Amino acid sequence: MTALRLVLGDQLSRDLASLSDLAAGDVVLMAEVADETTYVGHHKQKIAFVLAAMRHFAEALRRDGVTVDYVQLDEAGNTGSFPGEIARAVARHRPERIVLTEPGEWRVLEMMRALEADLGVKVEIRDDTRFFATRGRFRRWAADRQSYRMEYFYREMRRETGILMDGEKPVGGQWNFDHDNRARLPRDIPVPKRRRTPPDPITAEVLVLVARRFPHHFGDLEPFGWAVTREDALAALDHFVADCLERFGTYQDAMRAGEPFLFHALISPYLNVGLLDPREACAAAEAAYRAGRAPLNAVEGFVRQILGWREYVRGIYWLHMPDYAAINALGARRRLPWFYWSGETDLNCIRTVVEDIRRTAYAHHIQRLMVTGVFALLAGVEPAEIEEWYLAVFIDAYDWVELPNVHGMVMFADGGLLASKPYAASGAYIDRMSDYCAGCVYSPAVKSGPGACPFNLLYWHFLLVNEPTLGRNPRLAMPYRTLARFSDERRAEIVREAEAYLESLDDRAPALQP
Ligand code: FAD
Ligand code: DLZ
Ligand code: SF4
Repeated sequence: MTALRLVLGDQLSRDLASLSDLAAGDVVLMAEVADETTYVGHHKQKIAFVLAAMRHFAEALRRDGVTVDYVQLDEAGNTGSFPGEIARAVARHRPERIVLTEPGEWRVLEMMRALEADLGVKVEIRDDTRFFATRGRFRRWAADRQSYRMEYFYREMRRETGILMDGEKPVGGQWNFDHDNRARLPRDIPVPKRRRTPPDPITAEVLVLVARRFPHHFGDLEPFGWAVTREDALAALDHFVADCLERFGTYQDAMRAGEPFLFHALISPYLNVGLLDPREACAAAEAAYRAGRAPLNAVEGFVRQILGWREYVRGIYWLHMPDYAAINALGARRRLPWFYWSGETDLNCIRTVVEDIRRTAYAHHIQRLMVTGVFALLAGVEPAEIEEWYLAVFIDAYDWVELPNVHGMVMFADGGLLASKPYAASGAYIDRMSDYCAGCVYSPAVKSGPGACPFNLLYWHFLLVNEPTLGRNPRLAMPYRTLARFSDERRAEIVREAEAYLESLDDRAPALQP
């Protein structure tokens, strides 16, 4: 036997770099390990999704004649860790070398880097080629810049890949159609019924395992309708392009109670574990545009999320880890309110989104950014606390994508490395983009006193307490000019009301781990 080829739970792609030169006699190692299922209290559907997708991928490899050594979670002797399972596999197979694709997380990369010295076997770690830009490519782009902005990176990626380009020019004469993508969703626009994949016997067995092993983890396990094979993930992409893409752009930022998915793609879990490739997702959307089946604002908006944001946040992660996670530029220290886990709150927007996530393990980007995110920002929640929540509750959450989105985009904890300003907003934004406020005990129109929306109370308080750090940010010039006109009494009232509200929040620690 020559090579032991490790495939992690988020590396389920046949064109994975570490499988490209698979030879007779090689063994592919896949291991379900307790450490990965519990390093945060993942949503039950996320654990089920990853384990079911791993088992299906192993079956598909075997059908193609590949030798797969697959260790199940409950198997006798399972050490519960990647290093432990690799050591056992080395003892079983005596490989000449171990080949793997770079893991998506710093934490796991560190583990893999230690293997060679620990096991005395040569370890080859290959670039992850499933992204448009390798880590080296992003580093070159970032090299001589004082500050990074997604938009410039995105344009360079458009030019480099030719996606949505007419020669040297962007299709439609414009790089970005974001201003067309901010409409509120009118009542009479129907939302498409979403495709679900019923669990097959392999997935059903995993659901039983997860119900038994992880009863205390957040979220409902069933109904479980996620795709767990490449074929079904491709069908989910086709369904999105055929039934949702046309309106994806216009209503990309809209929210409606009882409709968590709207026109979103629901493909991030598949992209992140490798069942779908970002290139094929962009190509499918571009083909729909070129065939006249989807408008440019929708297709450009979708491509920008994948070719722009997804690549950009990954680049920032690898450029700045491990120090990135430790910066706390706004000095935020508050414990996470308990209602992020329980959903028990009279803030209708947060209650609705937390309930959606409990049922589906999903929320779209505006729910994540402008509802659960903005509240945590305004309340001054400690970045590590809110990051653990985001990593736990979403089916698509992995450190490389969750951390920059939360630490940088939501919490501005990196001091503006990723985004040029914090997304601080009062209740007016949620009122404009959703129907949540109509069912709330608070009013977005009331700024202070009884019935005032807590987002309103906290918005001015946030600007006040962070004035030393944010006061000179040119993108916040307008609200700071308004704040400068407030009387001393008004400022004192804001501080008094906001701090009384913050003191009233229940911050008991969750007991999620089994
Ligand atoms: P759509 O809205 O249909 O977008 C299409 C695709 O674009 C997504 O599948 C995703 O791959 C990509 N995309 C869109 N926005 C982003 C972004 N900001 N960063 C990276 N990729 C993006 N995405 C994750 O995959 N994992 C996470 O852990 C995660 N955490 C987030 C936390 C916060 C606070 C915010 C604001 C965003 C986060 N996102 C994360 C990005 C985004 O919310 C999800 O990718 C998206 O909601 C997934 O649903 P969808 O497939 O329906 O996406
Ligand atoms: C998320 C996850 C879970 C829940 N379980 C496993 C597992 O049992 N085995 C495995 O190989 N991978 C799992 N994963 C995905 C890993 O956490 C992921 O590979 C690392 O976070 C690196 O990105
Ligand atoms: Fe949320 Fe405020 Fe609207 Fe209530 S009034 S739903 S708290 S934004």
